[in-house]
Amino acid sequence: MLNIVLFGPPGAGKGTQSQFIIDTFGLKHLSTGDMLRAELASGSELGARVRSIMDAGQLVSDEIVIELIAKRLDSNPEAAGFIFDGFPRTVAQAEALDHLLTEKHTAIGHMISLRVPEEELVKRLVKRGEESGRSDDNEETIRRRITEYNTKTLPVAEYYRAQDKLKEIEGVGEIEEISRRISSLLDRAV
Ligand code: B4P
Repeated sequence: MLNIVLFGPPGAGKGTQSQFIIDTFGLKHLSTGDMLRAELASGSELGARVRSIMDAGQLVSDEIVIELIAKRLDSNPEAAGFIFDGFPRTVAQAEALDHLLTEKHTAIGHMISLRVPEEELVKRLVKRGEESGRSDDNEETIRRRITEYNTKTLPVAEYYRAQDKLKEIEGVGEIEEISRRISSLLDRAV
């Protein structure tokens, strides 16, 4: 099984590059951001609970996202592997993921971390907000999401570095060029 964590700040290109990895390596995509937005759109009780947290640019509780991931792992027993997009975002989530994968006799193979400077992130997400109307893609909330990332999520990279699984990639440039960088890294690794 090939299990990859795609990591980086908001707007680094995680969702964008996940699509390329799914198409190329046939992995199952697990995006906690997409799962949470589906809960918002469905009008579920969970969606109602997380709406104000997401709109404020804060992280949803570890308990909620770990539960979402655990359910998806259980409902995809035939998957050739998973790409985790936007998860784990805290060290507690990373520890929970290791535990869930160990129960399934597998593990994370690589964390691919996309490096992008803050002003480029803000530019990308403001543009996406204008095009999509996504409510957390406005400059004030984007900057709060980046602060959340720097304080709560960055330590997750060190967690995987300590396991010798962290691979850093330059995330600025043409989308296809970044996909090629990821591809050559994974070709060497698998
Ligand atoms: P996510 O949905 O994960 O959103 P994100 O960090 O903004 O990244 P996304 O994947 O959407 O953007 P991408 O970089 O692909 O999270 C949203 C919220 O959900 C969080 O703030 C939090 O509240 C909650 N949440 C989710 N997971 C959680 C967890 N595990 N724990 C707690 N809370 C959680 O792309 C951004 C834009 O850049 C796109 O428009 C794209 O077209 C563009 N782009 C991509 N690559 C580019 C390139 N090379 N050049 C130019 N533009 C590019």
